[in-house]
Amino acid sequence: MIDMGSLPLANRLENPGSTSAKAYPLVVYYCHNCALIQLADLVPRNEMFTDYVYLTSASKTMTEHFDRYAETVTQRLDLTTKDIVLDVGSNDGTLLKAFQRRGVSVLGIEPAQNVASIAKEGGVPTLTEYFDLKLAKNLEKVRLVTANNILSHVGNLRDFLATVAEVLRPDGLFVFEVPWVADVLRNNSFDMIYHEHLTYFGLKPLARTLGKAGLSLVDLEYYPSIHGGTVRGFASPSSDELSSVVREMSAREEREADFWAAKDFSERVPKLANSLRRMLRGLKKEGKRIAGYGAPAKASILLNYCGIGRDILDYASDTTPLKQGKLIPGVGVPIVSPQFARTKPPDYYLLLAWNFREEILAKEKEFLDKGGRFVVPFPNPEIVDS
Ligand code: JHZ
Repeated sequence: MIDMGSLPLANRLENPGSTSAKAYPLVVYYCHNCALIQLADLVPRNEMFTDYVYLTSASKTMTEHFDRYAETVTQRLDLTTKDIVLDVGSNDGTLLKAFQRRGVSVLGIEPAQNVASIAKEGGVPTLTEYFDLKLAKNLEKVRLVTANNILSHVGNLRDFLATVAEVLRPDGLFVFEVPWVADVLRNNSFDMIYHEHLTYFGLKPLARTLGKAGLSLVDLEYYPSIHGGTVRGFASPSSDELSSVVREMSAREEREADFWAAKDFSERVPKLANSLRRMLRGLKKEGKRIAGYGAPAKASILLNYCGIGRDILDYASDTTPLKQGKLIPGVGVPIVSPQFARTKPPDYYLLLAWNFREEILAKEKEFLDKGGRFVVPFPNPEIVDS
């Protein structure tokens, strides 16, 4: 579908002084048989997930989103202290803490040691393991398995979903969130494509893959402002009664995210990258100071693909302590704390964490009121002022 060239691993931040990050091919394929969009060149998972820098709790938006998630799912399944929620890829335990606050027992599975330690220190029981059948055989059966922004990262989906089915009780549910490919295509957000994301889900291939593990996609919720457009799926091991939302969204996907939409996207992406680079170079020529806002995984792809480096960006400011002091791989843009950024504010921030547009523009009201501006890259590069 699109060849992005060879790019560094998005979350493999570099230490100051290191020369150049290793680059890996990033080529996206569209399957004409099942409409699944995926990568074919796999990077060994230990290179990506042993030491992880993304923390769910780094944004208010996600913390609040997962709090509401725990509330609605606790009510939907009528969970009590006797029930256990198993969260796969539990990160720093943000979602599980929200279940704990509602009196539900929890267990996290998180292979990244450093992130799992943060969860454990916060009182969330967590196994530092990959989720597989060997592990599942030693686990109690549960009413709820959750996995948010995990399915796209899984190399062997069939085994993963078979493991979910193995630990689920017949009256249980598998609840998961994935960025919806229809939104990636519509928003032009090619920076969602990185080596960690092996699969870009549409509902049709998703339902099919779940079905092979004996799970039916029975319901969906849609969150247009989470990670640029997220679907929350509800899959059951015992019922196959589809909600009307599943039918409506699948029909919409067929209209909006077919092969031709994917093809148009792949033709728009290089043009968008050029226009963003030209816009930033133009501002630089006018003597403006520019910095990045946020250092998400996406930023590594956006900057490397567009060729935006230290000649354009002075730094990228990010709230995550694990990222501060490191460099965005490939382009070597230094990541600083928001406190540091406040002492050297730019004229323009390139909004690298564009998925938190509302939260960030509200938080940076003072910067905007003083004449500061944001460059928002998607769906098309745009300058935003107060
Ligand atoms: P954020 C993540 O990708 C991780 P990333 C993962 N690979 C995945 O699959 C996708 O999500 C879907 C910072 N920030 O959430 C915090 C500020 O500095 O867009 C984060 O470092 N100030 C599992 O990495 C980054 O921006 C702020 O005010 O692309 C945002 O990262 C806010 C709100 C955030 O995810």
